[in-house]
Amino acid sequence: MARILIVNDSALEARILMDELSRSGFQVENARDGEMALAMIDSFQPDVIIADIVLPRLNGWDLARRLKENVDTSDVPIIFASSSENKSDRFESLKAGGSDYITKPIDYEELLLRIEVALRHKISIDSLKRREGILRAGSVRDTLTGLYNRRYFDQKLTEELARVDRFGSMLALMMIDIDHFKHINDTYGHLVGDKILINLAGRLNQRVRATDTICRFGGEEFALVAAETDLKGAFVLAEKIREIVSAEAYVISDELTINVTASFGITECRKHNETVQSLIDRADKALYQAKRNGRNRVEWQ
Ligand code: GH3
Ligand code: MG
Repeated sequence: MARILIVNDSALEARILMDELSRSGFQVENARDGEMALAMIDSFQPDVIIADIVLPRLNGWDLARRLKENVDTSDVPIIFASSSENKSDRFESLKAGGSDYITKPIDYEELLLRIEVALRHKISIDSLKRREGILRAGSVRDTLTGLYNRRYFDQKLTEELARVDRFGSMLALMMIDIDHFKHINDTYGHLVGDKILINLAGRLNQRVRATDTICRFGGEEFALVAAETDLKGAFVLAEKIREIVSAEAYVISDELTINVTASFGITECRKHNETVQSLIDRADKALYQAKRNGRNRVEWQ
């Protein structure tokens, strides 16, 4: 059932309007002024607002401006209802963010039609936004762990490299690979392996600062892009993460806990001729070194 908020300080007018709209199948609430309307928005979540222009405290135009400023409420259509036939009032109503204007005394047949138009508009905006959100979330997140995916990682590293180029800022890359993961899969099954990946992703997230981006690079390999960080900083960070990954056993069920370690390869950006590929290659080389030198350790290149 669509929700309509009537912003009107005349109790009688509001009552009549509410009765008419309720009869037409809408859920209706009344706010007596703009401030009250703002206070009710979050809980009532109106699909359409029908507002007077002249109101105590906050008038209709100021209410509209406030709603348009806020991303959460900017798409709620506002129909202004006024006894003024004045062209400048109609213009001002649209400029303030109103989507429509109707004159009093209200012709209900016309109002219902205008509400339908506003609702159609609102519904298509809502579904567009939802689709956009799903697309955006789906295309940058790994579905198993919820971490950023490889595509996002490539994009992020390219952006960060451009910043290094332009501003000479620091940048470090860390590759993280679970030790003997194949053995875990082979011994306990793929689903247990998945549980470990999910748990480990959660542990990695604990250490992430606003300037870090942690991604699932592929399979059981993760990558961390650390902006404003040099090799020394990356080493300290890697040691902390290594500790978090291995300190506590992974609880799979009441009967089963598994110990997991990971190996780390780190590198920092060297300004000349650095590319996404050259950075990844060096971090990978360092990771290989860590594996060769016994695993559960950090190496650098
Ligand atoms: P190392 O210590 O040298 O890294 O040995 P490893 O066994 O971890 O490395 P290897 O590359 O031999 O095996 C990685 C395994 O990770 C093989 C693959 O089946 C498994 N794997 C990759 N992606 C997933 C996944 O999404 N879920 C599960 N359960 N396993 C995965
Ligand atoms: Mg591995």
